[in-house]
Amino acid sequence: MGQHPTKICVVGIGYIGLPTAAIFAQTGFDVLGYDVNSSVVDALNQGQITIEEPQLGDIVAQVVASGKLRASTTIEPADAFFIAVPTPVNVDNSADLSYIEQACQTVLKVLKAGDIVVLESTSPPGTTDDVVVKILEKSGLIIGSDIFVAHTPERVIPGRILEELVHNSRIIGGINDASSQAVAALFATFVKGKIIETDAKTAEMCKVMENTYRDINIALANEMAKICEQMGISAWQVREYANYHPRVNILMPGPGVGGHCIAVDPWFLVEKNPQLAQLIAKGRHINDSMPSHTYQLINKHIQPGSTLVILGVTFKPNVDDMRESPILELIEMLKQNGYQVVIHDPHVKAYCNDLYQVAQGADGVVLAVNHDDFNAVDFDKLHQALKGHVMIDTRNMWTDQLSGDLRFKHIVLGRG
Ligand code: SAJ
Repeated sequence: MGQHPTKICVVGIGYIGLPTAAIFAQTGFDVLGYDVNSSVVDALNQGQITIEEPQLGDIVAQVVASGKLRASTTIEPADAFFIAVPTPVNVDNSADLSYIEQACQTVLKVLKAGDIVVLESTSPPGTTDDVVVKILEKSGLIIGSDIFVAHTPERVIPGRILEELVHNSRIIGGINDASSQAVAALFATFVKGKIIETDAKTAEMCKVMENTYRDINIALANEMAKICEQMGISAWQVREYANYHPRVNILMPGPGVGGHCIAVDPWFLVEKNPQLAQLIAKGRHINDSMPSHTYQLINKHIQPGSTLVILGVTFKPNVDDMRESPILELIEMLKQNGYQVVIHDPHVKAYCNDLYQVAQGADGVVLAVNHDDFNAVDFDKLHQALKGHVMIDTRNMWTDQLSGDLRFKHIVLGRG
């Protein structure tokens, strides 16, 4: 390995790349954020961020002001490259690796002996060896001794990204030991969690399995909700009481699983192992059925043609991220079936309106996302604004507040 790395380039300054860039800059590295999107680059160079994430705005403003972080649409030589681009799935659920390929081609232009290349994007097991290394080999440099390559899956959760970047354990999957060691040393500059060195394919599989594990457990909660509805009992009570068992932790049912990770990554295993990945595929299908299940629940209680207020459109609570949000699919279904839909979401600029004005004259409310803000709804004001008073609560958020309140018809997903 060459000198200690001092300059870092993060390829893709989105939800993961930007916090990663910011934290390396805060640690003292000179960091360039490369992105093909010039509006993201321009915003960053002004010290502004284009996503909502606690603490991130302050740190970015600081490191941009101190000159430690800047952004460009032109790649530059660096000592270490971190690739943090999306890995979506195509309509047939096969992995779309084109962003990773493009990013590697970009890095290839400035690659020199001694450099480190880290793939952060969640990828089907085998991608580091079969895609990243293959492209970097075109440099003529010897991968593993001239160039160090590893996959270090990102496991931070939106809403707590900065805290988790530092405190989570970190798996470093090198294509050889020298690569793992070089990359581990970089992360050791700020990671306080355990740093584990392994091979690239194992690291890739760990990440995909973590999200698959969560997906399947949410699917179990969703299946339980459907069964409890049928049986006339509350899945929420079952969940609460069963979770008193020291070795049980049933997750929350809901209107679907969204985001760019949990709803996507399990397909990487299904695509490569269609015969073996039976439970994984089933879990995906169960979670994908939830927008339609929620639609049917709504349809049972409110006629098409009615106006509904949808509370929350993001893929999960307390973030502004709408990627793969199951609520968008639900809204589409409602519209197609003749419902009028108005949306309120305090986290999304376009829908950050006055709830009580938006609700004026509507026939019902669908609580779609469990944003904390919705705990503070003023039911007297809402009652006044609404014409009809059906409240479809997909997250069991209002059970305490609305219990015994005869002004509303409170319907809960998962409660028969
Ligand atoms: N959800 C439920 N019920 C639950 C928990 C979640 O329906 O009990 C839904 C959410 O509403 C959301 C989806 O699941 O639509 C995913 O949300 P999440 O909060 O579980 O996870 P993400 O997608 O924000 O982040 C996950 C995390 N992975 C795991 O918890 C195993 C995170 O650590 C990863 O870094 C991230 O994926 C990623 O980037 O892969």
